[in-house]
Amino acid sequence: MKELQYEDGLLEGVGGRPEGSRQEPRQEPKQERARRTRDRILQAAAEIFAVRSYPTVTLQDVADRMGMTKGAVYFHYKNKEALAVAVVEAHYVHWGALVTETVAETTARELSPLQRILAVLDRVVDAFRHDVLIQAGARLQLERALIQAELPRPYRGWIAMLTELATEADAAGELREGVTPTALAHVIVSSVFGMQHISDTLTGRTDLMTRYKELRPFLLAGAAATAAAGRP
Ligand code: LUB
Repeated sequence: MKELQYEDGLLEGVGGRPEGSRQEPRQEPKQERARRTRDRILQAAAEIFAVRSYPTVTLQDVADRMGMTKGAVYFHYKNKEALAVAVVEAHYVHWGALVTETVAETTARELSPLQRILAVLDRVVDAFRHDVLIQAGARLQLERALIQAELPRPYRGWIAMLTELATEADAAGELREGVTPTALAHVIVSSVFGMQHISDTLTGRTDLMTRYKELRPFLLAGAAATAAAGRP
């Protein structure tokens, strides 16, 4: 999501005036400033939700992390449920951008559909390892039973997206006889999500790349029509 560029301005506005003071710089419209503040709150919340279980987190924790008052956070998000929903939604927007980007890039490189799937998964695993928003989204969805708000339904979007790519692979003759695109999509989402979850539980994702290197060749081995089909 474009509004959630963590590279830009994580520290902006932190030093200086207290949040909520009236002396806004004239060149920056109020709305723009509010949007940036919301993004920063979302980023701080993601950093917290990524590493702590939902029930232990308070709006005050988010405010403390930003050096803001709780009232200033409350102005943008009424409660931590609203923050959790916003973080999970932002994490899906972020996934969407990552997929669009990878598909565009791999299509330009004329990779086959199965190779494109692998390229997407490489990016997915990298995001689980390094991207706090993705880590927070994954954790919040796992804790969704503890969150008193409606969260987006998990996994369906990914299954649908991978089914589309697998359908292209099928049309290109890359799938082995009897393997359906939906089956392949389910297997991939289950394996990759399960792998990252176990890696997180056992090692805080420090062994994620090792586990992925092991899993990667298995992912398409049973699905590809030929040994060469899924090779990067
Ligand atoms: C993705 C998460 C975290 C699956 O699709 C989802 O709902 C997901 C949270 O539930 O990662 C990525 C294969």
